[in-house]
Amino acid sequence: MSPAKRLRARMAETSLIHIMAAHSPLSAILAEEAGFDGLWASGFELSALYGLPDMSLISMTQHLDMLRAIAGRTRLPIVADIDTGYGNAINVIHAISEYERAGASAVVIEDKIFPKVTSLVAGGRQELLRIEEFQGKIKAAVATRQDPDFLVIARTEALIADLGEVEALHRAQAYVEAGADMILIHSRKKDPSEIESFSRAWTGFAPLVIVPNSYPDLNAERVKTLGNIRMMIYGNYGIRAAATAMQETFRRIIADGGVQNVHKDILPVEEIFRIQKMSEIKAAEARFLC
Ligand code: SPV
Ligand code: MG
Repeated sequence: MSPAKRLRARMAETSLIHIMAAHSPLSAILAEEAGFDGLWASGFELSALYGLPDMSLISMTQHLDMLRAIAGRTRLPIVADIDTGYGNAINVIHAISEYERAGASAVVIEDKIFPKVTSLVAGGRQELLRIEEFQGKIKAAVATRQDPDFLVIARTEALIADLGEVEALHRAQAYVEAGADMILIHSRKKDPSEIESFSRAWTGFAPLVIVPNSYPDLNAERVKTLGNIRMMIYGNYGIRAAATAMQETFRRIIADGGVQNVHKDILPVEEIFRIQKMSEIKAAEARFLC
């Protein structure tokens, strides 16, 4: 069964799937061990990993390289964040074939103009594409996929661009008509009111995807009562968790003048060996090194 088929099957089975952001194979392995249903190859996380803002600065090749490295180390299906699709519908054709070949099970394409500006930043310059042009991108993605189970998820940034719910609903409907399998609706409000209102108003055929980065109170229990959200993407929690741990540990080492205190509060190196599958290497050494 292809990972894309497994992703669809899991969605049918549980009604709401949990997708964790990954910015590296290590973060992907930890997400798999924790029990997530899939991985989000997040543009924000990879940009932050490079110490850059999420503004179309990371190239498709950089993102694909990381996605391949992640796909090589986990069995979880990967939902690829391809931002605006790297250009127009022709760029989308190229991107879809590359991402599918790299091991993605789904893509999310957003209706912003390239180069995009990260969604949650205060005062961000948020410009949206004409609806017809974005429909062309969706059609191109659908026409290019080889695996019919590969999901094409259309993301509307209408609420992020302060265009209101009517425009968001109109765009979402137009994207479903163009062939999108699901709609990702995003908001930068600090409470879930916009998302809950959109979800209640949405009568379209395609299920919804949300990324509760800005409105963490919208947990799985609340989401289930809405009834039409099938995927939750934990969009920047991997890199924030990693940065929290590194910031605290690094500061303590400087303050303490050594590693004598932090030593006991971080994973022992044996745990890293386990994640690296050192035991398999040792077994291979015993078998093959003469
Ligand atoms: C990402 O993780 O790259 C996202 C989610 O697209 S957000 O940064 O909230 O826009
Ligand atoms: Mg993104």
